[in-house]
Amino acid sequence: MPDRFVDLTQGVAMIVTDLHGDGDAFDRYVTHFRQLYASGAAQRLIFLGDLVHSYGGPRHDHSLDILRGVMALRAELGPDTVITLLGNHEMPHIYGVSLVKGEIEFTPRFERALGADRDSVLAFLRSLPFYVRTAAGVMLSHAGPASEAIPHVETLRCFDHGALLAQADMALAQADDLALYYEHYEKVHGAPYADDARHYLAVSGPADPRYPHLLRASLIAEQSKPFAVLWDVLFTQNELGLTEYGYVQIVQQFLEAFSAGAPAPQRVIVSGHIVTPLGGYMLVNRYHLRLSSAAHARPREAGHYLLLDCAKPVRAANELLPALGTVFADHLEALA
Ligand SMILES: [Mn+2]
Repeated sequence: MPDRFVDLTQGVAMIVTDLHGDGDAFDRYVTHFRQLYASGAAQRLIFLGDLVHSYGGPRHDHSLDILRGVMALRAELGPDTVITLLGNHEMPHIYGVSLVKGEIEFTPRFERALGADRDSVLAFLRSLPFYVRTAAGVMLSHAGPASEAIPHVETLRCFDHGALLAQADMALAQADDLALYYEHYEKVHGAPYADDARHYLAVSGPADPRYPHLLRASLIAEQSKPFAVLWDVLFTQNELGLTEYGYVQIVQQFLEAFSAGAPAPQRVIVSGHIVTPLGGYMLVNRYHLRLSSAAHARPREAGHYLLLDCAKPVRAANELLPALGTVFADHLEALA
């Protein structure tokens, strides 16, 4: 049974989030981490997810290079030293679900790029934890507090992508009339299945063993309850659309629910996922710090990392501000 929660009781962690295919930012953060690691100033590098999917053109999208880099660094320094949490931009690839935002189709480009790396990259994505809890009382996640998570802590802790995929494979294998499933797909999506499978999942044709995977994806996305929980949790919009009071209630209930079995009561949460319009971080409230390391910072060069001592108790999010740092000092000097 997988455990999607990582509990840390010691060491300093360098936290980086939402690189979204920005290869230059990735190189800067890794270089900086190597210096901190060598000098003993940090023992862990933690990515809060959304390593993949650039908002720009294909030339600027280094998503696959970044994933390869993270996997290599993890192999070099050890799985306890390099930790990556699952983001909402990684999750769709585990299932073959497509992700579209306005005009931007995020997933097809990455599916085409995967090539020979497909199996190793997807196995890595399937292995990723969702949350870090610390003895400092600081919790880390990609998208932050979500009311949808509160009743489903155990579902999330034991989340098994492989079981969901296997159940759907079994349903399709045992279907009396598989053609009905394909017809249903084409009715819902208004396009020939073969064309969609080629476009969204880089499937070569009906002889490709991955040919049914888009069908499997739509089956899971339409009908799996655990999938829906994880999707809602990873795509949550936090305080947007809520009153300040209402959101504080959710954060407190969320932290309390996730404190069961944690190394200490979790009192503060750090997440990425949403743009910080005035720089590279934002105090959402007393209990929630939003971090932007590149793509979600405004401007990008205002991106920050956070150094977190996992053992030293933290009671409020503003206590973390002195531990924010930048790897874009050269840019900032040029701007000054
Ligand atoms: Mn995100």
